[in-house]
Amino acid sequence: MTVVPMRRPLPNDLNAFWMPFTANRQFKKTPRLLAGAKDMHYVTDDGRQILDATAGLWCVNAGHGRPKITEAVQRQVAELDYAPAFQMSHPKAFEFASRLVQITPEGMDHAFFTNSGSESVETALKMAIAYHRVRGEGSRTRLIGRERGYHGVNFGGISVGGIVSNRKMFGTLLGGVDHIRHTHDPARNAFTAGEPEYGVELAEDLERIVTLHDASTIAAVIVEPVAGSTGVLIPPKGYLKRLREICDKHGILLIFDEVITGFGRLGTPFGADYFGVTPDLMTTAKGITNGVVPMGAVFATSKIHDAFMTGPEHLIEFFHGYTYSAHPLACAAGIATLDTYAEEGLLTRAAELAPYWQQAIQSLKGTRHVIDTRNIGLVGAIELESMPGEPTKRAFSVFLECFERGVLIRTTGDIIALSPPLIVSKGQIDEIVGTIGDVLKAAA
Ligand code: PXG
Repeated sequence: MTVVPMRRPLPNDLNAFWMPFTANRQFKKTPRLLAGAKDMHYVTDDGRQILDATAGLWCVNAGHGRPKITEAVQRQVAELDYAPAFQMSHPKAFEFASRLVQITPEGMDHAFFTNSGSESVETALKMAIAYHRVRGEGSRTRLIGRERGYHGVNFGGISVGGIVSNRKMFGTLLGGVDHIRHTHDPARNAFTAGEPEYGVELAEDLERIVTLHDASTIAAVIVEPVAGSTGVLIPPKGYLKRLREICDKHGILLIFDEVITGFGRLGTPFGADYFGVTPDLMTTAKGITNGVVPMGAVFATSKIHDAFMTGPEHLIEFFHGYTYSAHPLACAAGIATLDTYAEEGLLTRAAELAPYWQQAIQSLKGTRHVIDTRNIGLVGAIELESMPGEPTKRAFSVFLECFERGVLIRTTGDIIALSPPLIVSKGQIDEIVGTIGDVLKAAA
């Protein structure tokens, strides 16, 4: 027998890990490493406290290191580490789904579990196409997204998504996809607090697409109620209601991608509640487990779910699922997360804080480099004027400097996006906005 010598990695070698959505070479020259987290703060590997103004990546809605969630996961891993997800299950999967549909909008009574937002999106798109087929309208296969939409990184998601850099490197993507126009209109809406006044007519762009392709070829439209990743684009007043009406008129399903807006971010359990518009399918992830264990879920109305429940009972109704769908650790984390949200009123806390948050975000109007400020619920955006010929550079340098000063923010292009955990205090809001203001005043 030959003994294969083990190649030992060098201690602290940063080379092997090819990091996602990261400037790898820049990062590895000056790494930013987080070693711990509690409530509103991260702790860096060199022991500095960093105020988390991004809830991790929009996911740690109840704050970090919440004991109930930690203990639930610890208990679960000791009790049942894994159960097969197909033709088998475990009790907490049913308990969690039942608990979730108590807080979803009326009629969204079924949960299909995934492991991420990207998987939720793929699942919902497939459900939409298959739904039309099982009810005899198999010609409805087109999927309609929106410019500047973000729906994760898998092929379906980038196809309906509308962020150029996420699409251009990856070939021809999914066929049969079209896009309606985005709603960002700073010329008319800059420095609006809350929902913009202008732009409801942009929903009519869906009529244009329907005229082009014919409704009989269209399965679904997918939009984020508030576009997050692309820089916090808040829908104009009445826009989502109008989209719903046009979908209903033409028999097109409406999918809300609530990966960011779900679980209290806007001050209501879901964005659908905030805007008073119920979709047919709703994709979620992130806050579903407070970011502690990867998980996502697609919520479906009974109309959609029941359409699949036909044919011989011994046959699989929907040929889709993941090895880790409804993973026991994720379900345990999720149930404890819902308990924490309920005990602390976190699914509506953003509504209480929104006026204070709004005033803080809007106070940055007039600060150097700022060309727009936007806010809704506990989401805020500060758009900066780009450096001539060097887009993204200014915002990224602000990100680095804020991190040096102990505040974690997120940037996309030249937009600062803020989404603190829903437990944030008014004093911490002042600290976040104060630090950004100071950094901007000194920024190149
Ligand atoms: N849909 C939406 C609306 C999202 O915001 C996804 C799908 C994909 O989720 P996963 O779990 O596959 O990453 C997202 C993810 C940012 C940022 O800073 C946003 C996301 C992820 C990472 C960073 O804007 N959103």
